[in-house]
Amino acid sequence: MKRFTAQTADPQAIVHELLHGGGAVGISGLFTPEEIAEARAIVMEHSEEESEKVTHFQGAAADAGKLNLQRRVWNLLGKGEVFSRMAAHPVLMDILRAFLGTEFIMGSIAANRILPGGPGQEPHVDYPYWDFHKPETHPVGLNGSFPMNAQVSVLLDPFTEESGATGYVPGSQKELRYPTKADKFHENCEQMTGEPGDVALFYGVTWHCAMPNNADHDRSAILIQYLPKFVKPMEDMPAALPKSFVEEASPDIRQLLGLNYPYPEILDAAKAGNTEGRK
Ligand SMILES: O=C(O)CCC(=O)C(=O)O
Ligand SMILES: [Fe+2]
Repeated sequence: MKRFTAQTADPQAIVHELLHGGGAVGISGLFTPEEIAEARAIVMEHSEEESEKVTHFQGAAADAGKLNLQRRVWNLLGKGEVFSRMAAHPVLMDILRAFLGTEFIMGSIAANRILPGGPGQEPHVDYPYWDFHKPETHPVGLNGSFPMNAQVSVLLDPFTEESGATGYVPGSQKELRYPTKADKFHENCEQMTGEPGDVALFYGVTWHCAMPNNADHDRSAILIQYLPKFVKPMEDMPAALPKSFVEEASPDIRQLLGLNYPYPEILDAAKAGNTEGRK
């Protein structure tokens, strides 16, 4: 994985790496130790109990009866201001504008906490391609040549080979499909390792998954899903947040919540001249 810092994170170089290189980059120096400690404390507080929350790609965990070792905390914007700072970090916003178009949105911001002994996930691709094991449900000819997803993981714990840093197959984003047994994911994968506070940024069509946590410590990350403006987001975030949060949101957060892009609209009721796309 190519690594950048807050100072060297050139959007064009990163876009090139996501589309035509390995599909994932590391960026360090975006968040302070205090921000990471605050985020981690909130995630731990909300995931003390065995999880009853929906979580994804859990084949291995479900088989092994270890679902309680893999926990999600959803709707983080409503759980601490630090998560808005993460989602709208100016360095990330610049890269994502270059990758997904300037009016991109966010589809989800959640934590993935894997406790020691957690078996990890099945190799997969992310929303909106996450059901691409049924390619016939997607448009004919769809491929990964233009991106409809970017994933940011903000690491809250050391992501090492032992603790189950996200595994991925470099270059697999060039061909949009689900990995099969013949692809020997575990033999061919590398891992997105890093320190607390580092970011792993990847194109979600790159085959990837959380790996087993064989360390003696938790392995948590904030997972942020970004989408072009026209993709239906995975979560209905405005509905999940307090009305006051939505009303007081900054311009960047409003954009991320999809509030700048009003469709579907009832055009029969819209006033003449109000519909930007029809100018
Ligand atoms: O936590 C990780 O390492 C990756 C999680 C992931 O890929 C997902 O939940 O879609
Ligand atoms: Fe994923």
